Amino acid sequence: MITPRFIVEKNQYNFFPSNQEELIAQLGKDLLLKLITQMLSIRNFEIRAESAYQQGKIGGFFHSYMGQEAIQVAAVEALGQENWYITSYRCHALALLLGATQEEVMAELYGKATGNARGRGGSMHLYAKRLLGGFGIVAGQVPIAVGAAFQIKYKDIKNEVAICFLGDGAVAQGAVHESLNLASLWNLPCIFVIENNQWGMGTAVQRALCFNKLAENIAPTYNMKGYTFDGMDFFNCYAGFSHVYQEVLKTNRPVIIEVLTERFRGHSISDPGLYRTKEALQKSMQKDPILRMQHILEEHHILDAETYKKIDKECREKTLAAMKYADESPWPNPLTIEEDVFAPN
Ligand SMILES: Cc1ncc(C[n+]2csc(CCOP(=O)(O)OP(=O)(O)O)c2C)c(N)n1
Repeated sequence: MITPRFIVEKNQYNFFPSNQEELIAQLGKDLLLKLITQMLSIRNFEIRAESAYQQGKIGGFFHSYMGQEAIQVAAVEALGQENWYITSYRCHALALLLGATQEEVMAELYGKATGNARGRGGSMHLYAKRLLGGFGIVAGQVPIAVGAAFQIKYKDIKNEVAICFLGDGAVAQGAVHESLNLASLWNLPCIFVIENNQWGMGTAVQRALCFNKLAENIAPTYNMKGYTFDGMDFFNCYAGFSHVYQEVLKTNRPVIIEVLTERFRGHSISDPGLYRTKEALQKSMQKDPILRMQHILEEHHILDAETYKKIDKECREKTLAAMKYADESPWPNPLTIEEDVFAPN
């Protein structure tokens, strides 16, 4: 077990200020129900896909987004679909939120020809119209986000930004710092979102980085604005992303965000997570962003226990149908192996 050199308590962060009551009134019942359904849909997808992996239906890498759902649900709702998105290998949720169907994502995990990348990419390489990919190389997506932001500026496209999700473990990579420098130097409309789930595989963030409060500390160096959001609180994330989006559109300057979150599973499915105690994991799971939102919506009489159960059941059935689709889909034809290697002329 590691002994952290320093631990920053959550109350030492300057979180983006948000007003939950105002947001509930602003978003309204229908949208709030849609949003909790999206979170439950991702959760169900991850749980069932995990069981399919254990049954040997899925092979290769598999990184669950369980625990972090509030972040990307809030980001996509706040920014909308018409921006360039990019993320790490932990990419199931973002693909689903940006229009990939559960069927095509599940089939990709199963390695089937009907998959999102025709069975060639697997869990780490998912795409959608505005999703430039999940990336297996830690920090590999960050320069690409800067490229996307550059073309928005170069072609003078209005009302568009590039938004890049990366983990805390990626922050030590040189590519991140080169990207931040260029984005700031060239005034690019790019939002960098560090999802700090406190672990890079089995390495605690405080053993990998010589500083804490990542956005607060990085932002001044790169002459950017920096914000911190509570990733277990959908409302804080939504308020924060909405604000940052408008700010970037207005200033055409990049912004860096740290979102404090919890990873409910091991780094990947093959990680037994022996580096953290059962008690620590239980404590982090008590902050479940879905249960928190359920509780808030129930308090406001927007949701009741029965409706929640019904939504959860519908999400489960949707995922089970996607698994059936993936199971019954054909394998890729080995004769097509050389296809899609190079872009067509
Ligand atoms: C360049 C590179 N170095 C190392 C690895 C191995 N690796 C895969 S994931 C990972 C940890 C990254 O953690 P973090 O960025 O915090 O993201 P999280 O998994 O927590 O979402 C490492 C070191 C890699 N894939 N690419």
